[in-house]
Amino acid sequence: MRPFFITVILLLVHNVWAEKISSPQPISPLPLPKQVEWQKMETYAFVHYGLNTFTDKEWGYGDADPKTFNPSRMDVEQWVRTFKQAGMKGVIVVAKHHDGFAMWPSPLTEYNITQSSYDGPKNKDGKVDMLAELRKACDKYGLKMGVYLSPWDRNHAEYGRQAYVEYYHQQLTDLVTNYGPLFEVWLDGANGGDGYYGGARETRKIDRRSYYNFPKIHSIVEEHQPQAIIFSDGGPGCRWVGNERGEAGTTNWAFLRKNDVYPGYPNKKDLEQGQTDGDTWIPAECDVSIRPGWFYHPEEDDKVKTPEQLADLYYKSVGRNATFLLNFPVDRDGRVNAIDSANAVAFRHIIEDDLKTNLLSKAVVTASNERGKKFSAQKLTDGKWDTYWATPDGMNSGTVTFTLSKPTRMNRILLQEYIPLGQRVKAFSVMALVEGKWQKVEPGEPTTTIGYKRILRFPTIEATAIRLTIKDARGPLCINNIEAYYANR
Ligand code: FUL
Repeated sequence: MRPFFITVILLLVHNVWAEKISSPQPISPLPLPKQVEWQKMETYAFVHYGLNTFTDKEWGYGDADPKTFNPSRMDVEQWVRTFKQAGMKGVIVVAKHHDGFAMWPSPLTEYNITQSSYDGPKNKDGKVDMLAELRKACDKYGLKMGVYLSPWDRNHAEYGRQAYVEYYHQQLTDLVTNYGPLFEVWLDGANGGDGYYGGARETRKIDRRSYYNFPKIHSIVEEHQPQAIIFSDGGPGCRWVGNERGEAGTTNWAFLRKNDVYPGYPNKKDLEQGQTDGDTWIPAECDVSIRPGWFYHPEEDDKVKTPEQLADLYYKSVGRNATFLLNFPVDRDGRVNAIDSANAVAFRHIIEDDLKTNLLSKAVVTASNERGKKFSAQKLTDGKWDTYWATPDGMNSGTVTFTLSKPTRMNRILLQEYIPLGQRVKAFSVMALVEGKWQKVEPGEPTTTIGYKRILRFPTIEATAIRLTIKDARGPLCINNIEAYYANR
């Protein structure tokens, strides 16, 4: 039998060792699991479609005749098929825009799709219902569904008074209880003032911070759709990126100070970059339209973003720690226009081609420091999202080197932090060994934050090794993935 003191020593050694290889402590703010799942979707579609499509407007006044909505060949399945081919993981549809027209048979207002000229498939109650059609198509093609419900309503007679706020809460409840699971609820910040308002035709001002009773709105969504991410300028689920160009800041923290940002918040830089000292995880979403307008206008048929422009936006959104919400203005036929759909599908092919073969997957990886075997630098190339390279406590910088078997052409580097433990990296750089000399890789933009995903584009080099140097971080490093690619275009 083993003497007692040996057992004690073994236990002590084991404890010390176990202590050494324990996972790094999370650093707040932290994402909710649903925010991590949402971020992994990366790209999803937006649909703006309604009376404006037929009246050629961006902001309907709220007085257009419902009969104006008159699609000739509306085909919701065609939208979803297109989005699927364009690699979109979900779709957020405008259920009601500022004009107040409900694209579903809302029992609370006459101003809805059942009063229009549309004579499409009927829902279980025998009524036309764009949301029911979308639910069916999303289920068929495996896309997630989300809704946009404009707080501003230029049709409603009570807008500006308490009765409208109650109406809005009921309308939201109707939406979140009748169309199955939603991945995102989009609360638009725009509020122009003037409108039809049941015939009053006047300007009504509200306090955007307090009028809608946002805490109540959040609790309605939480109660019925706990998995949904709530979008608004300041979250709480995700934030507006501060522009409608589809570009996140090169520095992009997934944090905001709690309750600091409100609809109409003037400091757009905070939205583009996040707030470094933020205490709440509120990552950025880049919303942008494939055309100049959000709604369809025939005169914009020659202004559809090209596949190359869309690919550029992918790098400036997903490649900068944000998601990419690409809007499709469905046309008067009731379809994603052929130009838009061709460009969106071609965009996806560009990205797939650009990021096809990870040149680092077989590289020899060595790191300046490792927390232990479980957190070795090999975890960077094992293809598993949940394993990561980590440095010991107190070590907030480090380098990792990938040595290749032969000179290899490349022009993209993809980096990922293990965000369930927080976002940490503040400054980094990438070097390449070219013809025996280490040189700096020049992506032409600052290399500060990484976050969920950062992709750098740079002029093609032929390297035999790549070295990432993380100069500063908010804690020990937790990096789960590094890849390199050669985009041949
Ligand atoms: C804005 C709205 O005013 C636009 O019409 C569009 O819906 C865009 C996505 O959000 O705030």
